[in-house]
Amino acid sequence: MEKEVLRLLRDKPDQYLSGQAMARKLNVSRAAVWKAVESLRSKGFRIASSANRGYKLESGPKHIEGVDIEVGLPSRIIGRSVVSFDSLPSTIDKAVELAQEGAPEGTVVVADAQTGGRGRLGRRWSSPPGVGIWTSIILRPSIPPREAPKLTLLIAVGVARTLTHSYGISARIKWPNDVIVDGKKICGVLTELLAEQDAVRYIIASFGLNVNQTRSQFAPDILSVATSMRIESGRTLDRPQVFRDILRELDELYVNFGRHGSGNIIEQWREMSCTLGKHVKVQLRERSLAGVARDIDADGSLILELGDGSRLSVAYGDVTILR
Ligand code: BT5
Repeated sequence: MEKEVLRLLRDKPDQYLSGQAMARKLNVSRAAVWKAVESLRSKGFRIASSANRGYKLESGPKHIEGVDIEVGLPSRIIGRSVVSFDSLPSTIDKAVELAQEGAPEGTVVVADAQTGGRGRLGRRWSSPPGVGIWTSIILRPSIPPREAPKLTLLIAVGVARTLTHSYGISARIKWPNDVIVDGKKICGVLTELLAEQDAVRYIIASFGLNVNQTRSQFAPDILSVATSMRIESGRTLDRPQVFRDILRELDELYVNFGRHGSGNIIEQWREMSCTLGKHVKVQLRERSLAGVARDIDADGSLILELGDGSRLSVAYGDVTILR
């Protein structure tokens, strides 16, 4: 009901809508409309009411609230359902739990803060409250498990495109999972999957995006490698709006991926990459390789040209750009 009432209020910005008219439209009682309005208010929506004119939406919450994100999206898949939490150990674990319970594809889990945010290989991801977008998306694509890294590319492309085109922050992608601005990480992407007999059961595609941190809000060890949208643009941004813009972009990329495959994503990834053509060092689990990053292949692996001219494709690793 909340969602329906919010949709009606959003459809008529700057206008009062009578409780009676809304009740009639939604085929519920006026008391039910009133209850939904109260519940929206408790979530941070400012809704004016006037005895004879009804209700008017004045503003949405400053924090990220599931229903606020959902109603603002025309999503076909990603963002159909958005569940928000004040704090979670990690949005990944919650998304896995929901996926196991059969949550539909495109369900988005988001938390204002994470107490155990993680990166790859057990590294920590700093996720303080009020400043970032820490989120995981449940996907169920019909692809073999080896193609799962393509979704990391898709998320990175979607975030980098939104920052560049909607916020004027010129973001590049560092293989495999970093969105970078001027050499500093603004967003990290992580995908985990559950596969059975050569088929993906679900993929949890996550990203952490630094939105409103100032320099002094970053811990000293992260400050040298990290940046935020606020630092880069010089203004405080509306997190719900940023999140909607990114989800809209991701939905479009994902629908396109389902229909036409990953060609388009790989092409956009190449255009936005800051890795290709560079001399790099790739740290694998037990050894490291140095060479020139020549390309990525159809599965999203990095093609590295070694000193002797031979080429090697690398599926995972940490890249340092040398020159
Ligand atoms: C990543 O790992 O970049 C993937 C990060 C994924 C985070 C999201 S948030 C929602 C979801 N829930 C989770 O628990 N995780 C996902 P990796 O490439 O391993 O990078 C980790 C490294 O980035 C750390 O060792 C730090 O050096 C650095 N780092 C940590 N927090 C950061 C931050 N907020 N901004 C920039 N860099 C950070």
